[in-house]
Amino acid sequence: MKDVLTAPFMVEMIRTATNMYAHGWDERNGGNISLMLEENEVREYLDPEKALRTIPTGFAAPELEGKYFLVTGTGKYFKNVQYAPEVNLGIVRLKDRGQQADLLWGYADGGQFTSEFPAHMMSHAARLKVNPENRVVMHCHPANLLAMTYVHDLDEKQFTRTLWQMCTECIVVFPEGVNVLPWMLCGTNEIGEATAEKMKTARLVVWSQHGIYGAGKDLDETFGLIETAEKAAEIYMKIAHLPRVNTITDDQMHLLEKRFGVKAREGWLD
Ligand code: 2HA
Ligand code: ZN
Repeated sequence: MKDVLTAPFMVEMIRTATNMYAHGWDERNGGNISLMLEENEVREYLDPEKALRTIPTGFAAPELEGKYFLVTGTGKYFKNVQYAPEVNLGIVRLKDRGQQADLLWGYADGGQFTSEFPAHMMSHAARLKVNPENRVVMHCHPANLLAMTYVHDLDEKQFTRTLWQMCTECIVVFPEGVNVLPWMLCGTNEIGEATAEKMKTARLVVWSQHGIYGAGKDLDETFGLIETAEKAAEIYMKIAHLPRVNTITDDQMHLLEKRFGVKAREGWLD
């Protein structure tokens, strides 16, 4: 059996958490990541029959029964992931209709997966229905997106249109736009269900006055989605208090759609 710390998925996870911390998106224990793994890649490193312990999830997700996830730990700091991956990360396999998880590796101090596990798992289930290639759900607290939820209309169409107008690339990177949830209590099944509902129509879901969720086929794509939205929000926060003399027009957005072969969310452009 090979050392799981050398697995490409592990190396990429550690690099991503470290990079997110470096971007200032994950202060203290802020943020969490879950990466779905294939059984054959797990088997190179771990025996799936050897569970260290079993952790109840507190929800049901029958679609995810038998699925493997590499997940950040509750209360753990992204800053520390690279120094002690086996304490700050864990590999679990869901069983009993997703109501329990066998821990196969990690959470070495007796810990468990992120408090946002419901939102992660429900979002995986929702995204897999839209795109069977989806593997990642990522949550973090980027300052400018957060700031924007204090000063901008939270209507999804208006919020998205503003982001699209802030950088030419935005409509190309997230043509489906961003969905927005009002402030809700985090760590609950309720916010998990609400997030998953929003994930049916977009890979980005803003949690007002809290942060953002992203989903994608790999860690790079998901990081890049959040990075692009956060860049747009940064520009908005630089200009929001100034007179807007120029913008990207809807006609120009349509040129981008044609040039890059993307289609903006139905009805969100004039
Ligand atoms: O786990 O980000 O939303 C820390 C959080 C909760
Ligand atoms: Zn959070």
